[in-house]
Amino acid sequence: MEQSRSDIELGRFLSLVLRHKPEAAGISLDANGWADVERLLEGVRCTGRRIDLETLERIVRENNKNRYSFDETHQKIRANQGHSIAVDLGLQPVPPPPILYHGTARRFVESIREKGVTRQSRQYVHLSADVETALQVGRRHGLPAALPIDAAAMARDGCRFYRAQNGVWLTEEVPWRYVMADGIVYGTGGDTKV
Ligand code: HQG
Repeated sequence: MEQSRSDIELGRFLSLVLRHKPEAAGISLDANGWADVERLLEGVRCTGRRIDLETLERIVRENNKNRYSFDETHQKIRANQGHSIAVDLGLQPVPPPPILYHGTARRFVESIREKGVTRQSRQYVHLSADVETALQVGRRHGLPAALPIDAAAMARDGCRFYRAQNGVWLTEEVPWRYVMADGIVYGTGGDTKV
């Protein structure tokens, strides 16, 4: 279902609060990334935004990337992935599919060739199970490229992979030698940055 503009704006603000900057709503997260739902609602209202439990539940349910989860009691909420602050999501390493894709902008590929895919501000490098999803992630930064990653070789060499609750694959970093350079897919769209 199409989300309303105000739900989209609230969702963006929730991403900021639950992944990067809880103090923007005057709250803190526990070690596992959970926020208290009542405090979160109060904190978000204190910023001048209108939100109640029903709205929050709708945003969680309708979010296009399934970004947030409640605990069983619905007293706590957290982001499923994408954090820049240190939280322990309690994810267990799982064997990856043989090939995963990292979506990026074309203009970052040279630097990735030198330094590998690194976490930047986030806790993990994010990988997708299919090319199209990776191209969409890449489009957020400009003209996209999808880098096929030899996840089987990485796993064999002892790298750990995790799968977030919403299906995004996570790993610490991807050295360039695991990028299957012959298979890079250069997509179109995104903004005009090259
Ligand atoms: C790039 C979205 C130069 C990296 C998505 C990426 C994802 C390098 C950018 C999630 C580099 C970081 C994460 C290097 C990495 N030199 N650039 N050595 N290594 N980069 O936003 O993966 O909508 O932190 O390729 O769907 O784009 O927020 O990471 O382009 O799952 O829920 O540095 O965010 O989910 O950008 O996106 P980001 P990302 P949400």
